[in-house]
Amino acid sequence: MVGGGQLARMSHQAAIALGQSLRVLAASPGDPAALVCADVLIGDPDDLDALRGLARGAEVVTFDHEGVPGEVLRMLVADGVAVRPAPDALLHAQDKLVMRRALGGVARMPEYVEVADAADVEGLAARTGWPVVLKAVRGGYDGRGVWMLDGPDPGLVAQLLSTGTPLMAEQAVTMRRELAVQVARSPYGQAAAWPVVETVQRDGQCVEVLAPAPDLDPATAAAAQQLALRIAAQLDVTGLLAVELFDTDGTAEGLVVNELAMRPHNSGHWTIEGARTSQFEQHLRAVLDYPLGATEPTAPVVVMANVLGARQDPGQPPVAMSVDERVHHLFARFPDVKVHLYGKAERPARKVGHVTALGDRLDEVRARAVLAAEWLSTGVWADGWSPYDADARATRFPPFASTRGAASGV
Ligand code: AIR
Repeated sequence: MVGGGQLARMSHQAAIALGQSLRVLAASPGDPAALVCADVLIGDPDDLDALRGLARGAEVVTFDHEGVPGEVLRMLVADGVAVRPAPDALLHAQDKLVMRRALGGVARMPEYVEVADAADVEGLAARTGWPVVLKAVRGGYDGRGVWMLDGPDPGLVAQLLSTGTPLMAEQAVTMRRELAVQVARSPYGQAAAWPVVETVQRDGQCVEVLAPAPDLDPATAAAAQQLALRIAAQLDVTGLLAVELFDTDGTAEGLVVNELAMRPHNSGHWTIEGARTSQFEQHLRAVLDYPLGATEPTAPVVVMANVLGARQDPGQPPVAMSVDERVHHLFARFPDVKVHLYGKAERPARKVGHVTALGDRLDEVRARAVLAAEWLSTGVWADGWSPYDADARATRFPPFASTRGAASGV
């Protein structure tokens, strides 16, 4: 797997159960996957020699990020390496303009222009009105490479273009919410879709995923899955495809495609505990051309919340609480919440982990997931809960009897 981030780390975890193991090409030995994989190469994803080293003896090469130049991948393919997704498919997840041109006939998308100078942005705004969303054509994620413009900003456009950032601009769509749908497709042509989810964004970054998307009309949900399957077939995707969507009016016709990713994706972390087959296992099954796994959810409601690096690191004074202590307290309060920590340094707003909660009622499951994620990131219970309160044990979720106590009659 090219890339040693959290996606590679969680893919490695899934690979172990399949009797496989990942060799990763990581940027540094401290990367999340490099910390846990036995077979690690340190190098740049645009270095052909490094990629050849990665591919040597491997069944297939796949990705944890989109930052591998197509021309380098094509050389690997020419060497006879199975690269999945193939460079021509991956290009649509790497280049936002290529993707928009290719999907013109398949999906609704916001009106957009290629930006060669500030006048192009203003020309779009003359048709669609402000605000306008300016995007780096390549390389942006987690809010990076996206600028919301409320009015003309020729200085910013000129500065970005002068530093070699190719740009596009698009209409800011008025929407009810954001959805995501994930599908897997194998070289054999088998495909599978998970339930459509709602993604909750803050500052351009995903913070929560609600699975399935609450109150989504079944016909709209089916249309979103069909759309993602069509895109996967049309672009000849192998492995996972995540389609980020805007829900503009609740109907199938009102679904607007935002972005694509061809790898495990944050919108699918809930599947580790929340679906019969996780996105990580499914990605491996798909790129290895195994039959795909069942995608049914394991609970009526699943909520994933990201643990983001806090503005002030709680490991330092005045809170001075280690990650270990935070995990300990979290498990004491919420024994059912599942934690995934990526082993990353805690920088503000960086995705350093996630939590997943399962249950029957959205409000209650979501409250637990959000409290847990915020606690891990800040060392503060947002609802003021304290384990030292007299009634804390009674309010702990779920109230459960200790088996030890039951067995001994205590
Ligand atoms: N990633 C890749 N594209 C989008 C995301 N979020 C994951 C990959 C990558 C890691 O984020 O796993 O390796 C990089 O995270 P960071 O915090 O170092 O930028």
